[in-house]
Amino acid sequence: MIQFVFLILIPCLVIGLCVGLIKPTHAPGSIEPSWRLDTQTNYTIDIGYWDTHDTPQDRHYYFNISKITNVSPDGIERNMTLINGAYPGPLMEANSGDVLYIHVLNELDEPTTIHCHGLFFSKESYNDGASSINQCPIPGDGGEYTYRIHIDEDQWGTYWYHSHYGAQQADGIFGPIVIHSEQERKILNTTYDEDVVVMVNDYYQDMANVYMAEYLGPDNENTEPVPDDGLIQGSNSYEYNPDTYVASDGSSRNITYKESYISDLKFHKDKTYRVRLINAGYFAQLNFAIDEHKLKVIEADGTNTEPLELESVDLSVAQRYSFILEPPKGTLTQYWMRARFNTFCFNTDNSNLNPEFHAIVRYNDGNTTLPESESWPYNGGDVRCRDLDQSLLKTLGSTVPLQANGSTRPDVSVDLEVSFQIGAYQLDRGYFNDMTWKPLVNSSTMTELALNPGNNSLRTLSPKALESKNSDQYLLNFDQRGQIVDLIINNYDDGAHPFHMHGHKFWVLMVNDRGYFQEDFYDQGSSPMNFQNPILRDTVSIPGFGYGVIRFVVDNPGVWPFHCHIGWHMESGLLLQINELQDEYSRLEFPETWKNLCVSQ
Ligand SMILES: *[C@@H]1O[C@H](CO)[C@@H](O)[C@H](O)[C@H]1NC(C)=O
Ligand SMILES: *[C@@H]1O[C@H](CO)[C@@H](O)[C@H](O)[C@H]1NC(C)=O
Ligand SMILES: *[C@@H]1O[C@H](CO)[C@@H](O)[C@H](O)[C@H]1NC(C)=O
Ligand SMILES: *[C@@H]1O[C@H](CO)[C@@H](O)[C@H](O)[C@H]1NC(C)=O
Ligand SMILES: *[C@@H]1O[C@H](CO)[C@@H](O)[C@H](O)[C@H]1NC(C)=O
Ligand SMILES: *[C@@H]1O[C@H](CO)[C@@H](O)[C@H](O)[C@H]1NC(C)=O
Ligand SMILES: *[C@@H]1O[C@H](CO)[C@@H](O)[C@H](O)[C@H]1NC(C)=O
Ligand SMILES: *[C@@H]1O[C@H](CO)[C@@H](O)[C@H](O)[C@H]1NC(C)=O
Ligand SMILES: *[C@@H]1O[C@H](CO)[C@@H](O)[C@H](O)[C@H]1NC(C)=O
Ligand SMILES: [Cu+2]
Repeated sequence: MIQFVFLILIPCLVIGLCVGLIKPTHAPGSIEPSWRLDTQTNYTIDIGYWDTHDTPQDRHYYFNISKITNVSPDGIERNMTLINGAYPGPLMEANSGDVLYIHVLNELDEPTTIHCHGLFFSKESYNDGASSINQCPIPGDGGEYTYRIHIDEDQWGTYWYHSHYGAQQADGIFGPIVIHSEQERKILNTTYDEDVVVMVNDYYQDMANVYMAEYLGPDNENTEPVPDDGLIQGSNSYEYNPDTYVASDGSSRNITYKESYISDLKFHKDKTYRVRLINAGYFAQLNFAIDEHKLKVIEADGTNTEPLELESVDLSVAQRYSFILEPPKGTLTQYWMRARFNTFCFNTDNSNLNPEFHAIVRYNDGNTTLPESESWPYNGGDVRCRDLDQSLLKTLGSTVPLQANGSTRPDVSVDLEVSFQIGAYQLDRGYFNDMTWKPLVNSSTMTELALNPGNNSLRTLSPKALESKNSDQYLLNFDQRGQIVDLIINNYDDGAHPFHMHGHKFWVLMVNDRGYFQEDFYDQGSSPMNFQNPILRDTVSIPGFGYGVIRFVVDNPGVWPFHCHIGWHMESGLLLQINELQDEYSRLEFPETWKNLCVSQ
């Protein structure tokens, strides 16, 4: 079996013969199965409409979440949990200043939530969507809840949403969000004719719980399940071989294979495109490129950047980049879009997986020929699990907060040690310092802290301490508006972790793939830290045995999870909570529908 995989992969990676192995593309005019979202239509944006509808308004989206049986995004049939019966999830759009309403109907037989990744939720932390932290989840069998999210005037760019309950994201509950803004158009100083969302994700061919049970079980030393496949726009054509295929639960499962296809993305040669790339995966970092096209990066996680020209871009799960697609030099009319997993980020092999997968950039609608374009040189991935060098990204139009006297030091600095440790019953769990997270049962951190501030088991208000460590909830408490906080994240694990902070973006002052942070890095001159225009984003990968320093300002009342965005790692406890301005958020008026979610558990 191993040999078989080698026979395919070696010529594929080295000589680029993958092309010969690629199966059907989407034939124009063919009928879509009802569970497939038409991404060509839904992920292409009518910018004319959004340019002229800038006055603040309400935007309503209706999500009916249910289990759909026998769907096959890449050919292998399975069940999924889907929004409005389609995969992947629909695009949500709004302008800065709008109010987004997400009306959720939960027809699953288990609870769910929706988290809008990267939004600030000003004065609405309770609508962040993190289960057991910002809310009790929406019950199954017909439970309903409406998220109301006011989008800040100074928030725009590319985001995404996903279930923040258990491993549901991996089973299909996710989709893109685009926030348009007049202000962004001014900052960018570049024009484009069309906006296209490209969503790429790793993919498991069975329900995530099947893999989770083994991952969290005894004697598994943080060996994450390696994806079976990768999708672009929710689609791929998997090379299924019944003789070599290894089923997720050890072969008792009978596989049904349906014809599938790789995505065709239609473009026009005389137009300029802004591509909004999202890594909506559960685990895998990937490298993304389009043959013979340079990518001019202009946005990272909703922050505009100085233009950065790249042949390919690496991105961790949950990260987004916008780039202007520069027209190709050649005369071909179709080109491969390539995504490759960095297999050095995997702890084991999955013989089912082909780590390079494709879509087609097609300039002549109606032609079904496969591309003959050549890949940019690719070194097969760095021999380490390393993300894009963050120091290449420079924020446009915003600078790092410093002390009034110009000092680069923060008001508060917190050391976080990241590790995986084997505890009771031989179970391996993710730790921040000495704490591993377990979700509260029948309650949420916000419910406890906001509605019962003087009498809860999570935090005592007198004396006020920076850290609270109760009931498996690790809180960092910040009570002073305007404080500058640095988190110094030391990764003692061999794997890279893409950390995400809710409710904020943070400045990535430095990331280093070896060594230790030194206090004197704050002193200007010899400093490897950037205090001018480092990138301001919501997800950053800290390499194995490396470290990073990120900065944010205490200005958004709420409870904000800070966690590794690898779904397996979050479920194994690599999560803490920033409890920010509790006095202020406790005075908010919490909706009765929100309070009722905890009562109805
Ligand atoms: C596609 O996206 C728009 C948002 O631009 C949304 O309103 C619409 O309902 C979506 N269509 C489908 C079929 O989901
Ligand atoms: C899908 O769901 C159906 C109905 O609940 C069940 O009978 C079937 O075994 C499931 N299939 C898989 C592959 O889990
Ligand atoms: C929700 O979606 C499921 C599956 O598509 C469908 O059977 C059900 O009727 C929908 N419910 C409502 C209220 O639209
Ligand atoms: C805007 O772009 C034009 C053309 O690329 C350039 O000449 C000009 O300096 C830019 N303006 C600013 C404010 O960056
Ligand atoms: C798989 O298919 C075979 C042959 O149809 C059948 O005997 C067996 O029970 C099936 N196994 C499962 C787990 O459904
Ligand atoms: C499709 O594109 C190929 C390559 O550019 C070209 O040789 C062929 O003539 C085209 N076919 C049609 C039907 O346009
Ligand atoms: C600058 O201000 C900070 C905070 O007020 C203070 O801790 C620090 O000592 C000051 N540094 C200098 C050089 O004055
Ligand atoms: C949570 O609520 C359920 C349903 O009301 C109840 O059965 C269960 O005992 C509760 N668990 C805890 C730990 O309170
Ligand atoms: C604190 O909470 C416990 C358990 O809910 C309750 O029994 C007790 O009366 C409360 N104490 C005060 C002072 O509210
Ligand atoms: Cu992680």
